[in-house]
Amino acid sequence: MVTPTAAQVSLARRLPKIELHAHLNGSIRRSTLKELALAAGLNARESQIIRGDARTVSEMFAVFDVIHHAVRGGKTIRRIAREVLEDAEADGVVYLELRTTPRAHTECGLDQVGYVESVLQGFKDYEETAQRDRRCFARLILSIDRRDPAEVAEATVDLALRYRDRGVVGIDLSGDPTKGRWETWLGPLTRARESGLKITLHAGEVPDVDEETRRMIAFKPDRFGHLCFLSSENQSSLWASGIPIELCLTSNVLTCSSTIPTYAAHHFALHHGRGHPVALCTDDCAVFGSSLSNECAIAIAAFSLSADDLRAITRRSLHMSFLDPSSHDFAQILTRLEAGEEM
Ligand code: 6MZ
Repeated sequence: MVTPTAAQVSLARRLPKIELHAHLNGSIRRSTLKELALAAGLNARESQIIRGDARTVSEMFAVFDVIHHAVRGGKTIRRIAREVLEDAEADGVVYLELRTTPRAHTECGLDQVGYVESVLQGFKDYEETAQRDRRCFARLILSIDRRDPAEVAEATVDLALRYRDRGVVGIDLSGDPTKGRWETWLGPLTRARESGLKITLHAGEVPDVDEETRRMIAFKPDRFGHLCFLSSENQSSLWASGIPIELCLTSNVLTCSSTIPTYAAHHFALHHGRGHPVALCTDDCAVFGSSLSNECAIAIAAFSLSADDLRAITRRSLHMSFLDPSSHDFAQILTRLEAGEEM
């Protein structure tokens, strides 16, 4: 395993960063999760589940079940969205593209519309208190869960279109990679793209999904997440397509240890070495116990990156983002990246 030096950790913390792959509930502040778990009366076994850090894919989804049990109601969603932005700012993240699956919490009277409103209200709460010169800019991506039928996926696309002017920039496909079929979401995803939304797909998270990944590459999403399992044929088409990849080192090493036993063996080296666009991301910093600056420090140590290499990856990540490149926010973020170290 890799242990970055103090100098590498310090450099990674000081550099302004871009986060493109973070799930809201997986990024919940750990002290808040503890508080909510206690209030929800979660028992010792459940609390144990959220305390560990070694995760197989199925263990990871057990953690999400516990988190979703603890996080209830619009006020709580609003609070965790604000806290995720505060924590990102403290970690030196200049732009965060957060994603979440709109879920109804019927016992609290919260529907999917209220859920999205609550997340965006949390963004607003953060913006009202953030210091202008340190502010973390944010946009929202709505996730389709792989367990969702086509009607739910269509409703998620409708929601994304409804809130497009208020910060929703795209659609993600995520959730248990052993569930669902690509054909189910192809229609809604096609409509989302035709309506101008950007698309990112979780892909290649488990073995034996080459045919699904082939179809996903043929669909030409704007980005992929993970791609831990990739046949050589799919790899060639991916490289030919130029579709950028969101890479989450610690998440992948923990959940895909059969193909990625160490950080050094991570496919970051393969794609980055070839000049294929990649972004360093956390996935679920609460679940995997690693911040973005920690992921960057690990990348510096594992792949012998220089400060300039990391700056170049970050700048490229901004260009991979779903933010409108002609917007005022994009220009401000670019200026912050070009100004260099901040913390
Ligand atoms: C696939 C993941 C994931 O939507 O409640 N999620 N899906 N692979 C992963 N990592 C290897 N990490 C998170 O955030 C939690 C939800 O995001 C998806 C899962 O559907 C999880 O339930 P939200 O904010």
